Order: sequence, then C-alpha cells, then structure tokens
Amino acid sequence: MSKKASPVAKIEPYTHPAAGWGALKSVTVNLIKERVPGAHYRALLRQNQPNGFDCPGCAWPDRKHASTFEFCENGVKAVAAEATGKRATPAFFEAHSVTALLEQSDYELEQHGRLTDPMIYDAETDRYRPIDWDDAFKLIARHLRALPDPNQAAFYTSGRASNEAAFLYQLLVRRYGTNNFPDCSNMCHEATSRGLPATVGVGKGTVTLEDFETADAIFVFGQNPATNHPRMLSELRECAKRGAAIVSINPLKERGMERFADPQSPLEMLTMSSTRIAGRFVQPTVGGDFALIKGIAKRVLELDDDARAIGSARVLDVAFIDAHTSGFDTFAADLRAESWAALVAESGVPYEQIDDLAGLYARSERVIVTWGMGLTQHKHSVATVQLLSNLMMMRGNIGKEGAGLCPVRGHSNVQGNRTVGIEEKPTPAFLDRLGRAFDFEPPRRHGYDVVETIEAMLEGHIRVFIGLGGNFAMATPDTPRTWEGLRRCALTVHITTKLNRSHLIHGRDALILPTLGRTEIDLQNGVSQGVTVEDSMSMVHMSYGMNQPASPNLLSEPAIVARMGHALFSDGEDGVDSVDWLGYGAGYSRIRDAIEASIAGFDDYNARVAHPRGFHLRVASREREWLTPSGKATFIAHALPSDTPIQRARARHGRRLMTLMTTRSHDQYNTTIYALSDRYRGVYNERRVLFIHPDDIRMLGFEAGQRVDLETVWDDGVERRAHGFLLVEYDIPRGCIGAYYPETNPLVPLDSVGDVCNTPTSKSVPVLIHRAAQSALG
Ligand SMILES: Nc1nc2c(c(=O)[nH]1)N[C@H]1C(S)=C(S)[C@@H](COP(=O)(O)OP(=O)(O)OC[C@H]3O[C@@H](n4cnc5c(=O)[nH]c(N)nc54)[C@H](O)[C@@H]3O)O[C@H]1N2
Ligand SMILES: Nc1nc2c(c(=O)[nH]1)N[C@H]1C(S)=C(S)[C@@H](COP(=O)(O)OP(=O)(O)OC[C@H]3O[C@@H](n4cnc5c(=O)[nH]c(N)nc54)[C@H](O)[C@@H]3O)O[C@H]1N2
Ligand SMILES: [Mo]
Repeated sequence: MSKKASPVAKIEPYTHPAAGWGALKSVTVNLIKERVPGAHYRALLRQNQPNGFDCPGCAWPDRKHASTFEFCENGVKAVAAEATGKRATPAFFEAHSVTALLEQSDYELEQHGRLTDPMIYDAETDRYRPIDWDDAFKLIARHLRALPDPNQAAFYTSGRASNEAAFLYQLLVRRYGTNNFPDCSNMCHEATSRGLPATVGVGKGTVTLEDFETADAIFVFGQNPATNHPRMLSELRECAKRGAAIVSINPLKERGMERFADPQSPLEMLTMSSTRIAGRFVQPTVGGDFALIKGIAKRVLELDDDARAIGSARVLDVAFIDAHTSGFDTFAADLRAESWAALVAESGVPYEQIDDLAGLYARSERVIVTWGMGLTQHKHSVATVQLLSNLMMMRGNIGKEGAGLCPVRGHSNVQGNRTVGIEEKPTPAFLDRLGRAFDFEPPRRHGYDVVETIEAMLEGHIRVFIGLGGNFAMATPDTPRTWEGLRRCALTVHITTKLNRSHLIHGRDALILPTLGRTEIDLQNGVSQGVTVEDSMSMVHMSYGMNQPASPNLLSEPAIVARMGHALFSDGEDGVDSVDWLGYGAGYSRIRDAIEASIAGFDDYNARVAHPRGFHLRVASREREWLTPSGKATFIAHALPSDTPIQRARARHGRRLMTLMTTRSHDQYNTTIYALSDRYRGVYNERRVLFIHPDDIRMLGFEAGQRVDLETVWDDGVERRAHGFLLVEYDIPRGCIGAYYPETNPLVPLDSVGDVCNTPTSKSVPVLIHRAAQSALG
C-alpha cells in the first residue's frame, strides 16, 4: 500500500478529560474535511430524536426525555462520513484500475466518498464499469440458479442493515435454500448470544436505560465507551454524580473512564470542569477476566460463609437462588475447590483487589455489569460470559430494578438483525413459523458462520458471496487466506455506501451495488419510508432519513433485496413467486406486517413502532421467565482454562511471548478509517503503534520509538507477520500488548476461535516481537 507523505507521528499523553472541547474541535474539523453540504448539518440535530434517524454510529440506546441535541463526537463522524460531499462516480472508476486502487490505504479508499452507480468488474480493463440495475440483478440470479447446491452461496450481513432489509434478505436466502448467514455478530458479541441462553434463556441484555438511574454499582468489563459508545458516558456521568460506584475492568486505563466533560452540560464546558467517572480501575492481564470473575464469585461465597457463621444477613440471595435457579451447589463446590493462587496468577489481579471488588459487589443492592469486546473475543469468552451471569445470579441481580446484564453491542442494528432472522443456526420454532407465514419449507441444516464461510471458500465449496454492507475482506481474520477465499469465488456482490477493500478483493464476476444510507430520504412511489432498528437494550424504533440521496441512481437496501428476490424467483421459467417481492420493496409497512406474522414479539408492529419512542421488545429473562430447558436460570461451573494456545506458546518462548489484543482507535469505525489519530491514548498521525509496558521494552532489548515486526506463534506451519509497528510505552500489564485492527488481522489465525461461539480471538493472539525488517523501515 502506498504511503503518501503524511504528517509526522507524534506520541504525547492526553491530559484532558474525555469529550469536552477537544470533541467539539474534532467535529468541526471533520465536517470541513468531508465537505458536508450545509443543508446536511441539520441532520446532525435530528440524530436519535423522534422523527429523526437512528444514529448509524453505535447501538447504545437514547434517552426518552430527548435533550435538544444528543451530541456525540463519533456519532457526528459517522453521519459526516455518510453525508460527505465527495463522490466515487463512474468517471472515478474509469480513471483507476482495481490494481491501482489496491495500492491505496484503507484511509485513502474511504476518502473517495459515496458510490453513485451500480458497477460491474471488467477483467479486460481491470476496471469497474457501470451496469444497469436490472442487469445486475439478472447476473446474480443467473449465478445463484447455476449452483448445484444452494449451500454453495454465503450471504453476509453487517449490523447497519435495518430490520426491514435484513428480514427480506433472510427470507430470500431461506427460500433460495440455505442458512449460510455469516454476519459481523460472529466476530463481535457471539459469545454473549451463545453464552447467555444456557444460563438465563435469552442471548440479550436484561436492562434498560432506566435501570442506570437506580443502580448502586456498575462494573464495566472490556469496553472503551469514550470512543465506541460516547453516549454511554453521559449515562455513567449521571451515575457517578449521584454516587453510584463505577468500576473499570480493563488492561488499559482508558481515558474516558477517568474524567469526562459532558458536551451536553454548558456548565462543564464553560468552566472547563469535568466529572470523575470510575472510582476503581482494575487492570487484569488480557484474557484474565475469566479468573477474575471466578475469584470475585469465590470471595462472595466466602463472605456469605462468614455472615452465616456470625448469624448476620446472608450475602447470597437465597430466596432467588431457591426459587429461580438450578445448578448452584455444583457451581459453589467448584468455586470452593479453586485455589486462590491460581485465580490471582491467571487474572493478574492481586487478592486484595479481588477482595475489594467482592466487598463492593456484596454491599451493593443493585448491580449492573456491562461488557464489550474485551470479554467476547477470546478462546474462553462463552464461559466468561456465563461466569458473569452466575455472579449476578448469586445476588439476584437479574430481573430486578436497577440491576442486570448489559452487553453493549456495536453496530446500530446488529441486535435487530439477529432478531429478524440473520442467524446461521436458526431454532426449529423460528423456521416453523417462517415456513407457515410464507408457505414454504425452510432449510433446516445449520449454515456457515464467518470463519466457516472462509474455510468453505478456500475449499472451493462457496462459489457466490453476497454482502449486505460491511467489509468482509478487512474485518475477518487471517487476511491473506480470506483474500484467497474471496478470489476463488465465481461471484462477489457488495451492497454498500462507500468504496472499501472488499470490493477490490473480488471473485471472477463482481458487482458493487450502491445503496442509500440511513440518513437519506427514502422515497418509494413518492412516499417517504422509515425503517426500524433495535438497540442494545431491545428498544425498537423508527428511523427516517432526511438528507437528499447522494446520487439519483441509488436504491434502498430493502429495494435492492426485493428486486434481487424478484429476479431470482419471479423472472424465471417458474413464473410468479408467491412472495410479492416488488410489493415489499414498494412499501415497508408491508414488510413489518410480514415480520409480525413470522416472528414472535412483534404484535401490532406498525402501530407500536409509530409511537415516537418506539417500544421495548420483551426479553423474558428481564421478567424472570427462564427460557432454558429446565425452566430455571442455570449456574454453570467452568474450570480454569489450561493448555490454551497462549499457555502453550508461553511454555515454548517464555517471557518473550506476548498476548496481543487488537482494538479500535478513536478515529475509526471498524474498518473505516476516518483519520490517523487516537487522541485519548495520545497517538497522532500513526496507526501502526504497539502499546507495551516499559519493562517489557527493556526486557526485549528494544527502545521506545523503535519499529518492530510481529509474528504469530501458531502450529500450522503458516507464517503470519505484520510489519513496522512503533513501540509506545504504555500502562498495560506485563506480557500484554495492544495494537489497532484491521492492520493486525493478518496475525489472527483462522482457526484461533472462541469455544462454542467460533469468534476469532481478536483480543488474544500469541505473538513474538522482532526487530523490524529493513524493508519495512522508512
Ligand atoms: N467510534 C466507533 N464506535 C464504534 C465502533 C468503532 O469502531 N468506532 N465499533 C462498533 C462496534 S462493531 C463494536 S463491537 C463496539 C466495540 O466497542 P468496544 O467493546 O469498546 O471495542 P474495542 O475498542 O475493540 O475494545 C474494547 C476494550 O477492551 C479492552 N480489552 C482488551 N482485551 C481485554 C481483556 O482481555 N479484558 C478486558 N477486561 N478488557 C480488554 C481494550 O483495552 C479496550 O478498551 O463499538 C461500536 N462503536
Ligand atoms: N482484529 C479484529 N478484528 C475484528 C474486530 C476486532 O476488534 N479486532 N472487531 C470485529 C467486530 S466487533 C465487527 S462488528 C466486525 C465489523 O465488520 P463489518 O461490519 O463487516 O465492517 P465495517 O467496517 O463496520 O463495515 C464498513 C462498511 O460498511 C459499508 N456501509 C456503511 N454504511 C452502510 C449502510 O448503511 N448500508 C450498507 N449496505 N453498507 C454500509 C461501507 O461500505 C463501509 O466500508 O469486525 C470484526 N473484526
Ligand atoms: Mo462489533
């Protein structure tokens, strides 16, 4: 990739509170850089407001009592990226071959702006050229019909798609005959979605925003809200102000968890003051949460023993455990048998701190635990999520006001996508109802997730790849192998707003289908259409775009899916399909009626979602109804992991072996790189940085500011290296290092996945650090 003359890298610790004036400045810079037309500014004021659009940034919910303008720096960046004045037109593609575009960095690709017309790859000129929409749909239908087995096609979804688009998409795919639904969730909160059903019956969180108003303590595991869920900080600020205890559990002391100046608060902004957020910082080793949570639970059990011995009030919620749960005795016996030495060693957290956390947990009447990628992208993530659920059950902290489980999802509608059927392992009940509603027999065989899709591409089994949003080539692990897989496909199709690398790593035939963004007016037959989304706390609401479309030749996502369905099922020799595809594309309330008919919980969908703030989709566990086989919430015991890839690699390489976590900078949205800095971590104009403990730099014989290469320790004979990372001294536990994704994805082996969830272990990669090869310097 080319390196244009770029500003010099600078490392300078950030000493201000998170957000505040720095955020306002960053917003202004962004709007100018993106050349956002003035008329689109008002869109920023209607973000997450009734009758406005749902912010495409993150899945954190909105407050009922709308503040006039819920300001969020990274929300504005997401909107500005979509409302940009820049365009990637057919003339742009005429001027750049795919080979030439491949030389550009992800940051440069993002700068070309919005796509304007459907394009098809032409091998002779190595360029994308325009194609008519109808011809594009016919080409897709031809490829899909030519496959001997529908399971040879994979249909990816990224979590920005609306409920309407996602529902229609899954209907198309299942009528076609497969459950191959790899989705971004497979790489994200899958450990939550697979872990929670076994303990509490539902793979979703149990809290709503109101619960934050009365929680006594909030434990934040593995999350960087100042960057990834900035509106969560306003909530935590309120909690901190009324005296709730906030604990950050993270190998890094993320700045936003220390002090926060709320741009919503004129007083804080004018007086340059700020609010202290977390009162406690616990820094486990990367992947140490499993042992830490188990340690807290063990200590809570001991505190209960002590209370019983002196006849004072029990620490355990015995009434809850008796009435609502099963498996407690086995769980407790396992905790008692675990040695403190092992728990302390594996967590990297001193006993005194574990004791302090257990004391806080036991004293607090109402506790919320929140978690993000720091918990879900490890080998033992499912077990870790289940241990967290156990801990909460010990004191009845589920299904109680002010308390509960709060997984914090990423993409703004990733939770809704799963609800409406983007699921490679659908339940029989779901399929039965869908089949009844549409009078067909849906495929029963489980489909491929993300990792299985890549494996099947490499085996030559998957021939057609269709992506509803996202950037599959960059978001996925083992980059060179993923690229090889994509290039083996007969057809790759991307429904997308902007150019990204996935469009350049293509199959023999390839299509780019440009779509409206959520911020844009979506007219069908002259009627403005809204779409619906479900946030991280199961609130479903309507979103109306308000900007003029980036180009007259864009189609909405539901319209694209509808016309694909029409081309596939109604245009062929089989005659007209029983599903009125074009009818669905022409009015989305009909899609919502279809969702109501086929998915539980959506009664009166159109009516309920018309309410300005939408409605809460029932979560049974929140109401202490346990949809587990036993009908009870279930304690699940888990032994401390042994013989993990990290442990094996460390046995071979000793202290030189490092556990790498790959994470987000402040200036990116997943694979979309807005700019090259990471303000709160003190990094400017550089993405290839490596956060490392100063003593580890010395131990390895390096110096801060030096460039190094990373090499994965894996046992399949494949060499995995990433080059040219700048060593940055950082307050991070010894033996652990951090760097940004997606640059580090070539280091994540395809078969390095979480148990049960099959999520790439993006937060625990065993690596060695080498002096940079000469060629990578300069
Ligand atoms: N602006 C912006 N917003 C976003 C995104 C974005 O890229 N940019 N992405 C969206 C998406 S899809 C998602 S999933 C979310 C992601 O939001 P987060 O869950 O915050 O994701 P990350 O930044 O990958 O990592 C989170 C934190 O995990 C910590 N961590 C790493 N390893 C461990 C560990 O072993 N234990 C613990 N306790 N902590 C650990 C890291 O230090 C980091 O602070 O944000 C969403 N929102
Ligand atoms: N190493 C490592 N890898 C990771 C992670 C990590 O922490 N570390 N995180 C993982 C996680 S949590 C996730 S969620 C995945 C993200 O994986 P993806 O969801 O696949 O990736 P994104 O970067 O969010 O996708 C961005 C692209 O979506 C398209 N897009 C944007 N808006 C729209 C829209 O409205 N409609 C359509 N159709 N397209 C749109 C644009 O073309 C843009 O380039 O990455 C995962 N990969
Ligand atoms: Mo995510």
